[in-house]
Amino acid sequence: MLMKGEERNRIIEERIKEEKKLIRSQIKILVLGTQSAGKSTFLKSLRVTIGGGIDEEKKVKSIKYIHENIHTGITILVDEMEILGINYVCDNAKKMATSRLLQNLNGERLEPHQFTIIKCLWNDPGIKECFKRRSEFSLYIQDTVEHFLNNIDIIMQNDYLPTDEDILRIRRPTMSVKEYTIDISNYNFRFVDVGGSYYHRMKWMNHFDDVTSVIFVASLSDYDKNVDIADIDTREESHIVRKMDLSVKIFDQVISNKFLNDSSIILFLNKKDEFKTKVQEKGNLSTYYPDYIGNSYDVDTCLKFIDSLYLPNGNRDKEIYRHFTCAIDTENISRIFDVVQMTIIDWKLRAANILS
Ligand SMILES: Nc1nc2c(ncn2[C@@H]2O[C@H](COP(=O)(O)OP(=O)(O)OP(=O)(O)O)[C@@H](O)[C@H]2O)c(=O)[nH]1
Ligand SMILES: [Mg+2]
Repeated sequence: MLMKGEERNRIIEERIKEEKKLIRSQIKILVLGTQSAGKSTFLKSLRVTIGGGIDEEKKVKSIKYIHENIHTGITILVDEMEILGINYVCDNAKKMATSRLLQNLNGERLEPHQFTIIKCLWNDPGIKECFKRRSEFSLYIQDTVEHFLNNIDIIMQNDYLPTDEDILRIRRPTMSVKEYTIDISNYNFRFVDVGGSYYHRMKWMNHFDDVTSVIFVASLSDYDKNVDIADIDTREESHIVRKMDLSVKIFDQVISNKFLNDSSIILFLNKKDEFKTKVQEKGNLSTYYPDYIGNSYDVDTCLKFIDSLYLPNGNRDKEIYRHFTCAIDTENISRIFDVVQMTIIDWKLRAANILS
């Protein structure tokens, strides 16, 4: 009996030793997903909520990206007005649309007269109608440009300082691998943020070693968007696929990748705010997915349908931890990450046989 007690103490001590070693060790989290799904925004949100926030200097430096987003957005709208054959309602806006002054973003920021042109264009009901029809565009426009265009009066002020929301709404594709580390509950979490384009996806494999968890970010609002994977995924000349189908396909590949067998997989079905607005306004899920036979204006049943594309029959062979997220909503991310961090730590301990 005495031996049994000693043996038990020895095992407990060994576990404590192991755990201490682990606590000092790093937890690597690879953040994957297609272009524009919200990977970097999720990490920015974490920085705002648990990483001490984004300092003023960084915010000021980000103003040029907001200007760039506005300029790209309005230029696409002007082009699509012509492509879709939509008329300007105001003569002034029609004149402004052809202005050479709009064409170039010289320097890092928009000039005051360029802001005036953009304001006049955005106020035109024809342009607003065009933006509503963005799922028909041949050019890809970011949904978040609407936020910046609606706030243009504030943004054009000389003393403008972006809010946290402005920072979270900036679109800047990740062109090189970015790492973000933060200590949480005595663990050092190392997030690896990669680009989601085909070119970058080809390099994901380089980061598959020692991954504790993969967070796969998928955009719910991609169900009515197309992407041209011409010449890259298929080597065919032009190949248009639904963005959501591409994301599901890549998710399949990730969860069945043997190098990630020992990693936990967390799925973020992101942009639930955009999804909700779209479903409630357009009720168009069945237009793109005829298999959907439920009420097209009911957000919950539409969500369940998308969920089933990623997780048929509720799950895959491997357990997937799934959350509906809104990466620009810091409260939502903070709440969800409370749960996610426990999942990740449990997984790490289980992998080390500390939890049975
Ligand atoms: N409305 C809304 N916008 C979001 C959400 N998540 C991300 N965005 C916006 O979507 C755009 C793309 O987000 P990113 O975080 O840059 O996407 P990414 O996955 O890092 O894209 P790549 O780096 O190109 O692979 C940004 O303008 C974000 O502000 C969300 O939950 N809701
Ligand atoms: Mg990114």
